[in-house]
Amino acid sequence: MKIEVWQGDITTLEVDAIVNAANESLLGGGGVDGAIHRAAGPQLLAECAALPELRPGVRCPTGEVRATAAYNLPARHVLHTVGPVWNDGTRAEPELLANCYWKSLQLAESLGLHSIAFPAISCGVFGYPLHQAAHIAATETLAWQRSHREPQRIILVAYNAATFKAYQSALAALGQPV
Ligand code: AR6
Repeated sequence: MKIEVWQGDITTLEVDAIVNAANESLLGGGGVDGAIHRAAGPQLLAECAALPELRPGVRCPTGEVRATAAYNLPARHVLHTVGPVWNDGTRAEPELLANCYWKSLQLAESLGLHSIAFPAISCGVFGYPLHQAAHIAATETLAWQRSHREPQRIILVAYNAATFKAYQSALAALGQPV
């Protein structure tokens, strides 16, 4: 078993779940969030808007995850998680980012899913340094795969070549053969 690394558009993947790098409102945005909502169609926004607010404007706190259907996407489910905004690394950013990966995998397992694809959570608008984020993504997904049966297929999706390389070197440094 290996963590897969794939370069391309996450909205094209036929997997049980794609993960969305959302914000706490779950009402859409730019980046991968915008791409997922465009490809899924307006029903996705309607389902997100109907999720309960924990506080005004907060349907999913940072580091947590919520599941919806995937509508017009080829995936079956969307797991919406909210990565931390990078500040200076002392505001629990690493723990919060690790939670995004681990809790998404827990939710996927509880839904009985076999395959899941992650974008580079927090690495765009939220400004997380790429190599530090890749190390966390690799650490959490490898630790999960080494201790759980499902989801058996875990894909780290890189939208560009720099992210692809960062994932490959992070996985290699943690002992996954390239
Ligand atoms: N497929 C795969 N990866 C993508 C795609 C795509 N179609 N599009 C972008 N990426 P970002 P964040 C990569 O900014 O940093 C939104 O407005 C992108 O290159 O989407 O967690 C939300 O609503 C980058 O590597 O997410 C939030 O407000 C990675 O996805 C905020 O942005 C994440 O970049 C979240 O910021």
